[in-house]
Amino acid sequence: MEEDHDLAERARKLFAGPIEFLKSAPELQFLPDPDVPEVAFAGRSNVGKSSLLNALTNRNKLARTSNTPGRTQELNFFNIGDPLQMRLVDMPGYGFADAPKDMVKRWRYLVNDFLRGRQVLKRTLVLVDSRHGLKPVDREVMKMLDDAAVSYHLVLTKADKVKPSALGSLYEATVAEARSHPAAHPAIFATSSETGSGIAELRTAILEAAIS
Ligand SMILES: Nc1nc2c(ncn2[C@@H]2O[C@H](COP(=O)(O)OP(=O)(O)O)[C@@H](O)[C@H]2O)c(=O)[nH]1
Ligand SMILES: [Mg+2]
Repeated sequence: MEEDHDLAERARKLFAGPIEFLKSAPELQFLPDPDVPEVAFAGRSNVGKSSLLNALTNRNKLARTSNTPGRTQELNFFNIGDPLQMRLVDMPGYGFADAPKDMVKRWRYLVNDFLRGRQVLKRTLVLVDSRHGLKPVDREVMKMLDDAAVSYHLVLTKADKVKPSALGSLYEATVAEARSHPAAHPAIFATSSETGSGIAELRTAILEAAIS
């Protein structure tokens, strides 16, 4: 218990300290040197990924939040800590309705190559909107992660948008589904960037993944 508390406190301090945008990589050749552990964020467009990054880091504009889905097609890297402790990787959103086919293909290649080849990638967070639950496209991404043997947490977003009872059922259903995916971590998080619920727990899990 003492150790849990220490880790939570370390995570709180780390995410309250120096954090900065490092670079965008539209192609794998532009990735930063793999010199520190990384934790990546994935999810359908509009799932609340930018908002979650901002909530985790207590910053308003670190990651751009917007209502225009599917515009970011790069991997965005954020340096966490000074001295540098780890990086967060904001992956391009997927599953937007009217994306051209070649864009979807490009997303697949970029993300698949990154997931398979990145030695320092410790964990991925797959974000799922609490109002919608897992969709077929999320399951495809989970399969990609299973195949690449990249450990991932499912993270429910926008928890404030659903009734507690509905959130409870969704949580149980998500835990059950995670059991059938080899690379899915059993710990599932329910978060709200609006109210801050679940954010501190997720910070701790990110740090734990980075130092494991
Ligand atoms: N109520 C509520 N709205 C949220 C939350 N997170 C994101 N949103 C809203 O959902 C929309 C998409 O969020 P954004 O972070 O840009 O999603 P992204 O496309 O996944 O980066 C925006 O209008 C946000 O204000 C949340 O936790 N609660
Ligand atoms: Mg975004």
